Amino acid sequence: MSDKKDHIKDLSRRHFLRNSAVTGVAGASLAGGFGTGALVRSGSAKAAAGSEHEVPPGELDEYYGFWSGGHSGEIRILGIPSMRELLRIPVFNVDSATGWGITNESKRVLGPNAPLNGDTHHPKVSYTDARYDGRYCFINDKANTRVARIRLDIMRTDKIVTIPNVQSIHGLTLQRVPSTERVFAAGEMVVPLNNNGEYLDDPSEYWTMMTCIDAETMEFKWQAIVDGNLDNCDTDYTGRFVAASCYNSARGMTLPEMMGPERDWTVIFDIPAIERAVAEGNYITIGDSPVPVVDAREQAHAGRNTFALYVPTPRSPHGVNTMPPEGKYCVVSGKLSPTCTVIEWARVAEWFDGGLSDPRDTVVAEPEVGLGPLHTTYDNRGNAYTSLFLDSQVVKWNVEDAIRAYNGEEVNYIRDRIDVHYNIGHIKASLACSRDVDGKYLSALCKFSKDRFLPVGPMHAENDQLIDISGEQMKLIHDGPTYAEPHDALMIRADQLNPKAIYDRDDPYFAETVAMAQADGVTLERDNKVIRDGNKVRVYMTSVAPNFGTTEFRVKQGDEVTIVVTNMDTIEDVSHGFALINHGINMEIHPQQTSSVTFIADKPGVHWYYCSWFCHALHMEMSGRMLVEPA
Ligand code: CUK
Ligand code: CUA
Repeated sequence: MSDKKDHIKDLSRRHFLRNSAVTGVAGASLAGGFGTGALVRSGSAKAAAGSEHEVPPGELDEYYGFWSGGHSGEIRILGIPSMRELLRIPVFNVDSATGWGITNESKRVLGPNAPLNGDTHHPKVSYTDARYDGRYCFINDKANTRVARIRLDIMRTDKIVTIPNVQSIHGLTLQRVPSTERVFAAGEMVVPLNNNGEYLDDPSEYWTMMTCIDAETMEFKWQAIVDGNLDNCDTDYTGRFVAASCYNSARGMTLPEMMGPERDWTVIFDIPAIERAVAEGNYITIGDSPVPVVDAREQAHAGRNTFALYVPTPRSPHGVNTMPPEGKYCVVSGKLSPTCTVIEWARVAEWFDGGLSDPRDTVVAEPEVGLGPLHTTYDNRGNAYTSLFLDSQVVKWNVEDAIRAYNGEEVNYIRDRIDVHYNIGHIKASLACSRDVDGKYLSALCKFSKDRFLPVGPMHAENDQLIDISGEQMKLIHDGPTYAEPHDALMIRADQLNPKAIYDRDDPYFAETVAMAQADGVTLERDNKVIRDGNKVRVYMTSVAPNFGTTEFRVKQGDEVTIVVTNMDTIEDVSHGFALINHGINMEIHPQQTSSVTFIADKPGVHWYYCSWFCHALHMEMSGRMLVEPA
């Protein structure tokens, strides 16, 4: 840490933390402080609401916001600055409205025996030359070690993969340059390398890895074993590096063990070096997994580690965020240290190319910013904004000034502070992960809302606040209650996304269902037919408001029934649903979409189905009967 003179005005509480956290005297009591200190701040701040930020009824927002849904397992689309929720995209959850997890099309994406839950933290939208290209959004599942891809033309999840050899994917980031060809997924928990139960009791043999996924095929390119664990991650603006924070460098199994070291590290991977080794066959595989694994632990490299650089970073570092628009620096936020560590990417390249000897020589600043720094974001004027969990604040600081202070100059790098409500986790300014960073809005994702909203029982809403960062001083302009539990968010300009108004009939999302119909000699756009194939029955029908093409069909008890509905409406927004009463079935069928569901007709009798998506004055009448003959 820098011993430079401190110019921050409000020092007392930070110095308390520095004395307890950075010198490491009271790990356990600090943990207590983290918990109970979390709710000390009260009082309320009124938003500096102004009509300039209002989006009047009928007018459109300037940005799309992509919000993760935490342990709801979904992703949400918001309009910014109105903070109006526009859509929920089911990903790792089961969703009654859309039939995600119920339809055959979604089950193909989810895979067999998919878990019913998920925990999404880090949505990332794909890039071309470090600018959002509107193709895909990727998201991690911390709960079940998965990564999903969402197609942004139809706003539906189209690929989900389970990462082998590791447990829990937390950090997730994308290659920015020349475009998103690779997805990086950071394995968080350490486990035995071949976790087959052979050895359970020796934590010194628990490890984790960084995983590289091909963004188009979603196949695994490689994995790299690391020292410690991996938390958050981000890439540079050249395509060569990916950096991840490590909060448990000692690979401790208990809280005191995890908080033991004064310094953990930031681990930075040289992607071409790893891929050269894989191409040359210098890798292993583990268990049944064919994925090439390289060893990026220090012990595997005599002399200099050619795969990974471990930069000592105080203490339990968390957020990793490259600074736009050029991507010159990467800021790693200290969490248990009141500092942010600024790493210069060019120096990282110098280290890998042999020009620097001490990994710490890649650090160009270590400003003291406040208590509990978790994540950092940026404007287009050289300023960083760091979320302070314990202080319940956003602190604005100037990066070049922090570098000058680190070099001994007397400069105050802190520009502004604003209270947020309360206990902020992630923070993200508009377009701040891209070259188009515009310094207009900042979302502050607060973990506690306390007294900000009407009480609704023991579970409180989270509070995602919106802050205007266009001026010298930050202005709070919006409180946004959210359901459990967005971790990260990003905003892209409305013109950077071009979603479809209706489906194309050749959409790959339901191509397998179309192929099944063709094999049955059925033209989905026209036919209403029942095909029997042994005890399998396929019921094909169209829907045009307010009619299902089939209003009655007959099967035998015990038949496996597949219902295929094709929505022939072509008017934007005229969606239908298909709900089969007492069978746990509901699914969406949007204009020109085909949806299907398969179930066993195990109950003899008359079973009505109906349209669940309000579509017409005669929507209630849009229904039909399944007649099940007793076996
Ligand atoms: S983590 Cu949640 S506040 Cu999963 Cu990105 Cu930092
Ligand atoms: Cu079709 Cu309601």
